[in-house]
Amino acid sequence: MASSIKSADLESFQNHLRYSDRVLALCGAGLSAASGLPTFRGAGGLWRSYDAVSLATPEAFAEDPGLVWQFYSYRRHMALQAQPNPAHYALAELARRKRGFLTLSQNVDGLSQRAGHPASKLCLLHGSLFDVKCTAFYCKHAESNNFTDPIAPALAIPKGGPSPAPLGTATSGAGATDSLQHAMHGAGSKHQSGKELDISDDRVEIPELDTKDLPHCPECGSGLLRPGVVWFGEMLPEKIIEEIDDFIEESKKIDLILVIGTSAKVYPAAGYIEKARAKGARVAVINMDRADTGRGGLKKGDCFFEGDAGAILPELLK
Ligand code: BV8
Repeated sequence: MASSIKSADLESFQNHLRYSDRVLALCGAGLSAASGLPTFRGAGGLWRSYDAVSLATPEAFAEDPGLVWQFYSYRRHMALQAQPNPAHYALAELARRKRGFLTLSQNVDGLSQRAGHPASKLCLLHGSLFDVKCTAFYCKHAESNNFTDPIAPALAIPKGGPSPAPLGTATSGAGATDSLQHAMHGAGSKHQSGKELDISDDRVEIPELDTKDLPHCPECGSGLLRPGVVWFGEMLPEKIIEEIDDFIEESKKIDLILVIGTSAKVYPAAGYIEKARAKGARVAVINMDRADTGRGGLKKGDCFFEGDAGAILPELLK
């Protein structure tokens, strides 16, 4: 895709980057958009008729762990089907190249890790779809569960026939898969092994799952496992916060913060833009939407590069 970046801005930015010793990168869902993963606010951001944010809370999990697990199992599945895009690779390469560098990622999809981003320079502010932890108060078990898909048989993406049945088709309510088939093809249809149903499609009935069908802790044997992500209303991991604060404090000056593919609306993540600015950082925003430049917008000396991160970041970070 031809670059839409004005050469003067590009040259000034690349010069600044070249001579920057201390660089931060704050990343959001827009970094993974080119890999086909929906952003929170974009069209795909509303998972079925739910707003993704309303499912990313401890309260939602307490109320309906089956629904929340299907949301996260679907996102694990999508993330495993996706591939890192050129922006993930370009950022990983910059992290390798620059000694004083730290990526603050809000993304939980694992794509930066799969693009070879050095783990020592990647702070996962909001955890990972591929971590799980036990909810039993007496058990602290937590583990990385990277590639089990589905994480429990009942969470498999159902298979169905060629296309969803028209809206309002009665369902039998028999077994989960059966009712799904009925939802897809009308009562009495035979289960066809076909392709995966698009479980994010409102027309596909979500099976009611019993808690016993959900993932349980292998350590204590009884605690229900939950996704190892940070939900709204939960504190970010202390160790991560300390690591970032140490990086900022140790820096006499922060030369640059890259703000890549984020609406910068979620705190405390978005607050790092101002913290970097307070240490002298120039802010470079890479976003499809000129309106998304963080609280307070752009200041003198900042730059904005409009476009798909997957297309323009590799050129910017050359
Ligand atoms: C906290 C993991 C202290 C889960 C996520 C009331 C009670 C409690 C807390 C609060 C409260 N009110 C406010 C808060 C604070 C709250 C918050 O900030 N709320 C917001 C909604 C105002 N924060 C918290 O709760 C945090 N914890 O504060 O603890 C505390 C504790 C108790 C009580 C009080 C305080 C925890 C927040 C973490 C939530 N977990 N993720 C999961 O993923 O399911 S957040 C999740 O949403 C993401 O991680 C990310 O952070 C955020 C989505 O943001 P983006 O990634 O930016 O995505 P978005 O879709 O918004 O934007 C995409 C951008 O990309 C757009 O700009 C678009 O233009 C651009 N784009 C699109 N395509 C492209 C592109 N750019 C480039 N190229 C493209 N191709």
